[in-house]
Order: sequence, then C-alpha cells, then structure tokens
Amino acid sequence: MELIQDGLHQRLEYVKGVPLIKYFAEALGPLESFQARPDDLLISTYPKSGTTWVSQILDMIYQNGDLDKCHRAPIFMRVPFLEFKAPGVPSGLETLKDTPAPRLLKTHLPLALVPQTLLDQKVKFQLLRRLRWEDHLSLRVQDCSEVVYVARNAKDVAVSYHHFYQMAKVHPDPGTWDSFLEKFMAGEVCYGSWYQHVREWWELSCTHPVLYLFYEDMKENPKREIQKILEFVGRSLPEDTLDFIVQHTSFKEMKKNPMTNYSTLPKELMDHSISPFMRKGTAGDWKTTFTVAQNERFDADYEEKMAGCSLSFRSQL
Ligand code: PPS
Repeated sequence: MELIQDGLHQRLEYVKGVPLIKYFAEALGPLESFQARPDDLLISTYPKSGTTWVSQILDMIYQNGDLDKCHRAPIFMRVPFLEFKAPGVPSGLETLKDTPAPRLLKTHLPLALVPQTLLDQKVKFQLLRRLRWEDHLSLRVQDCSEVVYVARNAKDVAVSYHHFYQMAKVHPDPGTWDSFLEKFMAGEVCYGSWYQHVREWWELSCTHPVLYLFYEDMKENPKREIQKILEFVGRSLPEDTLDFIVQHTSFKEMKKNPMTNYSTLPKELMDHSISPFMRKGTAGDWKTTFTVAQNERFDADYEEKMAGCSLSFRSQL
C-alpha cells in the first residue's frame, strides 16, 4: 500500500498534447508492443460515458447471458483497460496476458494515442465498404477488430468526472466545481478534450467498423441498444436471455454487484465514501450542479467547439 500512497494526486503529464495521469502516460511506451487480434473488440469512450455499463453488456453477450461466468472476476479484469497502470494493482497489459480470445478491451485514449495495431485494419475496411453488405459483414467479422464507442452528453460527463476525480485518487486535486468545469471546457482534464474525442471517433466510424452508441439512448431503451450491439458483433440470443441481460446490466443491479461496482479495488485507489463509482446513473443530473451562468457559458462555448459537426446529443430525456 505504501506505493499507492506515494502515487496520490500526481499532476497530469502531456503526451502528444494530451493530458494523462502520470502512470497512464508511462504505460503508453510498453503498449506500443501490444498486438491486436482480428477478433478483439475495443470498447472506446471518453471517461464517465458508460464504459463499465457497455463492458458488462458485452461480457454478458460473450458469455451467452451466463451471470455466473460474468462473476468470474471484476470488470477491469474481464475487460482489460489498455493504458491502465497504478501502483499495487496489475496493469492493463498484465491483465491482457491472461485474457483468452475473443477479447474485450477498454480504452479512453484519443485516436492520436491509440496503438496503431488496433487501427491497422482501416484500409482493409475501406476496401470492404465497396462490397455487398452481406459480404461486407461476413468479411468484416473475420478480418477486422471492431470498436464499440459510447458517447454521453458533455454536461453529465463533466459532473460525473468531477466526482470521479475526487474518489479515484490517481487524479490531481480537481479543485472547485467551477474551476473543474473551466478545465473540462479547455480540455485540461485527463484524456483532454471531450469535444475532440467524440468528434474524431465519430469521423472514424466512416472508415472503420465502429458502432457509435449514446448513453442517453441506452437509458431510454436498453433493449433496443443491446440488440444493436448483438447485431454488430454478429451474434443472436433468445429473447429471454436478452431480457435477462437488460435486467442484470441495469444501474440498480450493477451498483450492488461487486464485479461491476469497483468496490474490490483498494480504498487508496478508489474511495467510494467520497463518491460511489456507481453514483447516479441518470441523464440530466447536470441540472443539480450547473448554475444558470455556468450553463449559459457552457452552451455558448459548446456551439463554437461543435460547429460543423453532425453529432447530436441529448442532455436530458
Ligand atoms: S470510467 O471510469 O470512465 O470507466 O466510467 P464509466 O463507466 O465510463 O462511467 C461511469 C458513469 O456511468 C454510470 N453507469 C451507469 N449508468 C446507467 N446504467 C448503468 N448500468 C451504469 N453503470 C455505470 C455511472 O453511475 C457513472 O455515471 P454517474 O453520472 O457518475 O452516476
């Protein structure tokens, strides 16, 4: 535990212009030797956008809805977090060594920092787009690693991130909500700009097999979104299994499940008494935190940063 104490509240380190937790920045070098497999599925998100939720959904799909199998390990062991590194716990790369194929992988990295091996399939995919849809689907499953991206509206992400910065001790001191919001808008939080992240992965979906999902759609109709995921990964499940997955990936179930709620991590890394990892799990919670002035300033800045982008977010349901 002394190693963990040593690592508290480090400053962010910039890599290719992207601010990262110092340990995560250190993990990028070894990550260059990572070799993707064509049957890898990458779960990519900006932090606090529904990563754990979609990870549990995908693992339940991969285990054909067998909850006991999904209890085999905490979510961060079942779905290795590629750039994760912190004192006293296995790194993402270490976890990966024991992960059997087909693998689910997690990252929050912006494209500039994603290991090239995961994007190498791009050219191949561009060629495949010219084929008939059925050929395209069957070839795609065999030849390309795929990406499920989840995006969440920026206001809820900012609020969730501020709470997470406080409870997950590898982050720098977040400061007040007002100062954190300014840093979020300036892209000076861990992983950089939300605006750039959601945009560049959206653009990638034109040339790469990316299923681009929205947290708010998942809240609105989880069954519909899980069906999209099933189709994307080329699997089908009986209706009752699908309903079972919907039920066991609800916020209520995942909050009390030690294999999804991060309660198995040492308190020195995540202190749930400050703010639980499974905090509220709603769309529109930002309204309890943003002042009217903050909201106006945020909206004006948002218009500028998202100008010309076809992405459309719902910040309430
Ligand atoms: S992380 O640390 O970046 O990987 O966090 P991430 O998992 O992306 O996001 C955490 C937020 O997602 C909420 N969450 C859920 N919402 C609805 N349903 C389910 N099943 C679910 N699981 C996790 C979690 O509560 C965090 O959001 P907030 O707003 O803080 O509650």
